[in-house]
Amino acid sequence: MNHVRHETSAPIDAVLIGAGFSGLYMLHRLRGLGLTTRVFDAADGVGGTWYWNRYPGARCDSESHYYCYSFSEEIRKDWQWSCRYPAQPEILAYLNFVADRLDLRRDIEFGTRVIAGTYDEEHALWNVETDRGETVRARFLITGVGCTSAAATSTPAIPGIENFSGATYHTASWPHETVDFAGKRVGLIGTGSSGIQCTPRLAEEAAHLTVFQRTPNYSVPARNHLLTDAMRRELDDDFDTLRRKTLNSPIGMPFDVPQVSALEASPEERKRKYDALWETGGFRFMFESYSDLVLDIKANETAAEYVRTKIREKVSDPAVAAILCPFDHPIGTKRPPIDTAYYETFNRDNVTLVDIKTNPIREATADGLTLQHGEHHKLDAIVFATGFDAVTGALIKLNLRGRGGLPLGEKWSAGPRAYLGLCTAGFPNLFMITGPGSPSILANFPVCIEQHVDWIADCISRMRAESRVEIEPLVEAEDAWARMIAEDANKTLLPLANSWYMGANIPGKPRVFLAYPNGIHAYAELCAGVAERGYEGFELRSHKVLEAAD
Ligand code: NA7
Repeated sequence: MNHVRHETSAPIDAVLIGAGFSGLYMLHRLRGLGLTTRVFDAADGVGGTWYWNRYPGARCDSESHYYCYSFSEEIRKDWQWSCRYPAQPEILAYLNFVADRLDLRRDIEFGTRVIAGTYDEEHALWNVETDRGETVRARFLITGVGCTSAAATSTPAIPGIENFSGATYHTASWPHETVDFAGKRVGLIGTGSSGIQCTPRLAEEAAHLTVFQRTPNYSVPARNHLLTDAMRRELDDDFDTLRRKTLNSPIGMPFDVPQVSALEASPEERKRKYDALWETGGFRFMFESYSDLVLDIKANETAAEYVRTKIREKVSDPAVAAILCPFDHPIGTKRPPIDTAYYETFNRDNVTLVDIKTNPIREATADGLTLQHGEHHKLDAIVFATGFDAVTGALIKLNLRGRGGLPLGEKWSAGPRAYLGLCTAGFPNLFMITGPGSPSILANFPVCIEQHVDWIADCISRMRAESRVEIEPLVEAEDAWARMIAEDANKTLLPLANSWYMGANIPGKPRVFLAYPNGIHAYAELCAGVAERGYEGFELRSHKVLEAAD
């Protein structure tokens, strides 16, 4: 922790936390409104999640032509994606390009972590403390801290892990310098999207890779490929049509939203469709096939069994294939991973799969991991791909205190409450981009982020035009929002899995569905309606006098 300055400056308009996809666009919009804004980010550069997640194989699971900003035609036209699913360095380069193009860096303070924020009710100001010893006072506090940014733990609670003499890594805070696994025996714990992406790369680099799997996952081939000039031209020519499709899609991707139930199709028709989409690759398998895959368990099972069949075809040892076949949750109820040669990697001689569901890790020793049944795996390095305290973790870590000094973590002790997923009662003038109860984790992040940021910017602009100094949701409005989320999520299969969508990966975290489940398209309409009706569900106040703070 740095303690460089201890000072409290004159109030500014806004403090913005995070310089990833959310923070960069929010800063641009706030500047457009003429607001003075200071942005803080703990990292030494822009990128947010894409700054930290530098593990081998880190890659976007959404296609490049819609996993990007749409607000600037100039930026869109001046940036060329190399391939269908860009790797982490290319996305980071894109965000740096955007930051340069919009001259954003001059308002961003890197290497500076926000450690607390307290709402001063008397003056309607946030007092935001940084780890450089500064307290900044601002009318608005806006978070762009990402949904998968706070690691669940830096190291899972494996007894004796402190005795392990080899190196340990977490996918979410990978070193900047190249990690050389050549000649090493590497253990990988975690088979979510991150573990599935890095498995083939680690297997290529290491002398031996041992994958410790607790829960098998359904993964669909990504089918990444380079984009040719002709492909890029076609995407550019179709931009308006694709954008319309994106905005009409629940997941914010320009997909053909399926209208037909999997159960209406004959087994032959289903196989034809699944075969075709398996060849196309990526999220389209789940989201362009049938309308009821996450609504009806029988429909779901048709897709789940198709993937299991593919795993059995790809993996030559039937015993290994059996361990890799998911069984305890419906397909799509955890965040769907997509892969490049994941299952095939288990056919390599230097790769071992260990089922730690039936035979859990008992302890770590100086030279490896010992399982419950006594089996010992000698390792030189362990990679943890063990996930995140998703959506709420990074927000609670900010140590925000609202009215009466109430800590956000305490307010959310039974689960998050946030009207529209953006604002929470008792914390006036706090806006959370991609907050809990927004659709972001179920949809394409840049599309959600642009929608959230535009809504917040319009709200602030209107507040200023009407000389309002405070906005705060009504408790009834956020309670109704939470009820609606729970009820609508319960109409789907999503709550059946022990997923991070449910907070189920974190011991003690309330089991609450963390997203608006009806799609970004429906959500955007709801948010627009709320604004049109004069910010229905919010209280807007004019009576506070900012000058009193000076
Ligand atoms: P995920 O999807 O949360 O995956 C974490 C994996 O780690 C998952 O397989 C977990 O098994 C496993 N895990 C977690 N803790 C342990 C312990 N203690 N022991 C063994 N295995 C464990 O995180 P990712 O980083 O892969 O992906 C997160 C998102 O980031 C991703 O969806 C993208 O949006 C980007 P479990 O299933 O809990 O049994």
